[in-house]
Amino acid sequence: MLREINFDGIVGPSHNYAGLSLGNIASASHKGSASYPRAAALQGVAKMRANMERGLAQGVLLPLPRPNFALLDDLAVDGTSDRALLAAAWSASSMWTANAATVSPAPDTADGRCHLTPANLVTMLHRGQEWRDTQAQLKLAFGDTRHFAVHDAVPPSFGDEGAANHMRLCESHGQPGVEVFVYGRPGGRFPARQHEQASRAVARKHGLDPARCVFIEQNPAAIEAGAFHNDVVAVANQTVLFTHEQAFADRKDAYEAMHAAFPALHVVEVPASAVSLEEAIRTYLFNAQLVSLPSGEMALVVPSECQESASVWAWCERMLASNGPIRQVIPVDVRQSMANGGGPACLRLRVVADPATVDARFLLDEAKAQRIESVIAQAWPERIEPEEIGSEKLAKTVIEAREALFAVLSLDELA
Ligand code: SUG
Repeated sequence: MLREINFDGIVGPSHNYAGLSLGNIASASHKGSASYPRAAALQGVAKMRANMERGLAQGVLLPLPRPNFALLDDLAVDGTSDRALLAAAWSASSMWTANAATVSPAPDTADGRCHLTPANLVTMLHRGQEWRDTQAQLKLAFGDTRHFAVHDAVPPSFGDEGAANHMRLCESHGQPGVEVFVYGRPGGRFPARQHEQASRAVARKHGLDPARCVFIEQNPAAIEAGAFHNDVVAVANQTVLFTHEQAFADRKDAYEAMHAAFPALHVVEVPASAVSLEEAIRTYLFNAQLVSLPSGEMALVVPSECQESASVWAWCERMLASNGPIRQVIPVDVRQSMANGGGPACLRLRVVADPATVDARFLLDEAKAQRIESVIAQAWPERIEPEEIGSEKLAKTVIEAREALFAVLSLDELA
């Protein structure tokens, strides 16, 4: 049976705050802070476990090899180089698997297979190094070519950021959907990471019906305010689009285009008068997991920062008191990831598939969650100071920690 599986990225042992992402306010403001990789990774597993306990299907994607010595070589990085180049090769940014790929489930595609295109992430050096290694994992996890097709990334210079700029509307996950691609236009203060041509190329590669695709421009003001991905200001699940009023360049046109392609659309819009764009971006209200529980109710899994914001929490309480489609709001602590601009939704890639067709090593259950936690507790550095990035000692710790994880998951062939 087709169901939505959330594949969360396990936070890698080199998790650190290097301020690498221009336009990502949390990343810039935490630049140079000490990081806590062990706590970060345990927060991630706790989120996965809680979602499993709610009856949701859960998978994992694994940290990529860091430091990336090939990248350091290619850039001839030495002691005199910019620290940012060094830090790029150490980044644990693949934890944000909403940027791993764009996924079009089988009911949407011409050949009836689920199509995945790894995101090229070309806008940022530290993210542009991810896709080949990500693709290797996807090819293993979704290796059954009767059910899945894993493509190459869209070629540069068209930037593609994957599922973070993609939403799917449907009556139920297993039915044909309408896919919504949200792109930015360059020219603003911050980079527009998703190029319209990349979105259109992904739709063609996946064999989507043009009548069931919608292409929408991000609001330049949202990018300017720090919404470097659309999933910082909007999220969709089934018939519901949960969005900030200022998410799209032309809000009326955007809703009309989605309604035309998908008449059952239910827009839950948060007006700027209730929650300002700045507060929405600071708290990541929209970088939530909007999920359908087994009961049929929808729940919104939000960062705990939302509960601490008077305006955001007041809005959530009003929404729950009204008779809307979102029946629960559940705060989760992913603070280590949040400090780099990654909320609950950034940490997961949604794949609609029959779990029986996925390589079981990438699927999570309680026993495996415990094994992962004990490797993290034993092998992940407790704390990394910025000066340690580049040290041989830390490199050894990080490499060994990742190897221990792969061994526990019987994925040594990828390590
Ligand atoms: O690409 N942060 C990530 C956050 C990605 C969030 N993903 C989604 N919105 N789906 C990024 O900007 C910060 C790394 C650093 O500064 O060390 C970073 O890469």
